[in-house]
Amino acid sequence: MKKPAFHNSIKSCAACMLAVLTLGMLLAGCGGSGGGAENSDSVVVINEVMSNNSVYAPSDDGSCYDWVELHNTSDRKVSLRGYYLTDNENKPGKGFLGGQTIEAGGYLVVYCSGREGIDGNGRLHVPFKISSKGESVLLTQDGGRVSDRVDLPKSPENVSYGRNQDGGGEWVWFSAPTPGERNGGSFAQDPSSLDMGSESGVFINEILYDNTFILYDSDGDYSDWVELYNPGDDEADISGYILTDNLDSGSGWRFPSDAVIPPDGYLVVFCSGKDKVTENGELHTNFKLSGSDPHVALVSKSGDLASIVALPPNVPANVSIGFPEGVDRELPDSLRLFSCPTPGGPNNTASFSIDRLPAAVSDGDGDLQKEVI
Ligand SMILES: [Ca+2]
Ligand SMILES: [Ca+2]
Repeated sequence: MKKPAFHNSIKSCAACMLAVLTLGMLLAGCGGSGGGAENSDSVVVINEVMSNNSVYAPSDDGSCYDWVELHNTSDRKVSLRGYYLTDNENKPGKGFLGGQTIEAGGYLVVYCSGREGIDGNGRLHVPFKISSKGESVLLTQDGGRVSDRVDLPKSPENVSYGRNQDGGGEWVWFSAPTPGERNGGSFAQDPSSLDMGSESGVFINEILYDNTFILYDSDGDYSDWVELYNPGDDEADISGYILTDNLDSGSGWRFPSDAVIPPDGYLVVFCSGKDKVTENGELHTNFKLSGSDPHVALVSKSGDLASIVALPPNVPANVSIGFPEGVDRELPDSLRLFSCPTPGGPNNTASFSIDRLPAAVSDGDGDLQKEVI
């Protein structure tokens, strides 16, 4: 007589468990608040880390801090409510990530700056730094459970340690870090064998910041453009280089991992604000140019200033600024105005001194246009 009762209690218990599980699944499915975001640890991983950084992902104050890139491997938006980053297993709650979400398949870059909270650019900071001599970084949850961890070896400057396949793969060293983007480009198991590209000698050769009919992009727009020139005998790898119109702002656009310039070759980059690389390889920066910009600068992968050109204001539309072919760029007056711009080719058309700009401007833009053109 007791046997059926026992079975009944098992069934009843199983029914309870099923109800609890179902309720749990429903709650998980609802995801609580956060615009449909789900709370999950298994789908979020540490994807890339930089612990010795002087050039990548500048913060709101222009400083380039250590950072950790998290990646959501799922096809659903994920909430990081209850999650933390830490560099100390015994203090799992050092860096609060709550309030952050990651889009499906997306990335979140967290600055390990020693600061805390959201900065002026809307980026999250956590109150610890990562030692370039080697340290562990852990993604933890409430209660100290470790969701993911990476044990960083000693890091050379301006390389990152990341997964060679997003969300999985092996941990390797990348010569061109990709904060907030898919991991890619050249990598190696041993950082000393990374190809960092010797200083390429590539420089900014010509700039047109007010383009209305000289060259249009694949969308048919007359975007601003910058021409780079590789004077070397070898192909120049400029992957990971940054082009910016304001070195002090901390902003800039990074060249993709396959960007190269042939020997004695030219590369035109559209400063269109479109921030994309088209299927035919056309490059578009995330900023536009104007005569009020202080300069255009090219920063190498190792963080060195490769080239900088101060922008004179009030240059007439469709007149470019550049260096005549073969000129010694250190000489005074080497930067000139060209009324016949040459995007993608040598600057071998007639040029005019920039010194003529202020005097001409005082007579009005129309006179300047007439004088230069
Ligand atoms: Ca990345
Ligand atoms: Ca040219």
